[in-house]
Amino acid sequence: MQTKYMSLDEFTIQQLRMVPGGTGELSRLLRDIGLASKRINVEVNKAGLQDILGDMGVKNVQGEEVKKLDDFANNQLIYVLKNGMSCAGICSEEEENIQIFDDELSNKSKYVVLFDPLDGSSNIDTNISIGTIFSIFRRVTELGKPCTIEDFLQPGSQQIAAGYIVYGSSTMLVYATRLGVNGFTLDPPIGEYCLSHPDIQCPADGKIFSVNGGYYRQYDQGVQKYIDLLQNKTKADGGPLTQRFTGSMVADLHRTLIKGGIFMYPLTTDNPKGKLRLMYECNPFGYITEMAGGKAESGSGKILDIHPTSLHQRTPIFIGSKNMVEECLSYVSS
Ligand code: P6P
Repeated sequence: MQTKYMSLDEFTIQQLRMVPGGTGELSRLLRDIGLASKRINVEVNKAGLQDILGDMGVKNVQGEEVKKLDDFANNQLIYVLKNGMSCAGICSEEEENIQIFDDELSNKSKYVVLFDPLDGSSNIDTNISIGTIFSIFRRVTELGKPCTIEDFLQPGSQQIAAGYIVYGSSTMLVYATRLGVNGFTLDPPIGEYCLSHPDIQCPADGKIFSVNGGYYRQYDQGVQKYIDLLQNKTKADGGPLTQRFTGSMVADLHRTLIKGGIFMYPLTTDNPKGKLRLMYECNPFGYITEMAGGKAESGSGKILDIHPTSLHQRTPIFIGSKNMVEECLSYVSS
């Protein structure tokens, strides 16, 4: 009997059959991430009903206030990945250094995972959609031994998979591999992610641009000129466009992926290296968007070509519909 909606597990095993020599380790890893996200989802959905909103009263390595839900999400992902058998170690936005899972099973794992456990957490108290972002690399060091920093500091083009969970009007898990980008909606009665958005393609054009207009004066001239162009498009040249910016990258980029458009977080005078982190924000979304036919650029090259030098380094980003990003680059490229 063919059920209408294939579950995440059924889908990853179907994909496994398409990959010669596949071991099922990536399927198990995605299941582990899905499990952690379901537990996070429960807390996110009832955050207003218990003392899990608000700040922890501590700052993370980024110097940002750690929200109680940030801490819960971070601990859930570490717990599930450490106790699984498909991850040798992690890098988290909330942790200064990598965490090496130095046990016999984990040391044999061929993957490492980088994640932002709860991105957009400044929006938690106002109930705006937030999300978890993850990036998966195959290790470059010898299996059987503990993973090292070299396993993590790889260019985004080397990702084996990347994805996100958006805790919104529904809870969705979207992930990409070289076989494509697919979206799964959580079906609460059965507690499974079910295939709802097969083979996601990012439209080549869009009518929405997403940038924090409040920083306009901090952007360089090329970015200001491009924003001016977007704001002044008329029906004669494909306008008028809409501006949407939620302050939650996962929500803004999920919309951009599905509906098309462009999302920008350029350099600012306050953030001269950019604000968004390369390894667990821009790389995963860059991989997902490019696998869906879109583009992800830093303004001085492709996001996925950046050779990282540190876990928490930042980058400017221009990402979304291929044609819009290409038009953008004619104004902002350095
Ligand atoms: P700003 C959230 O803190 C985040 O990292 C992204 O999710 C979001 O796109 C961006 O920062 C918002 O930054 O400076 O506009 O508040």
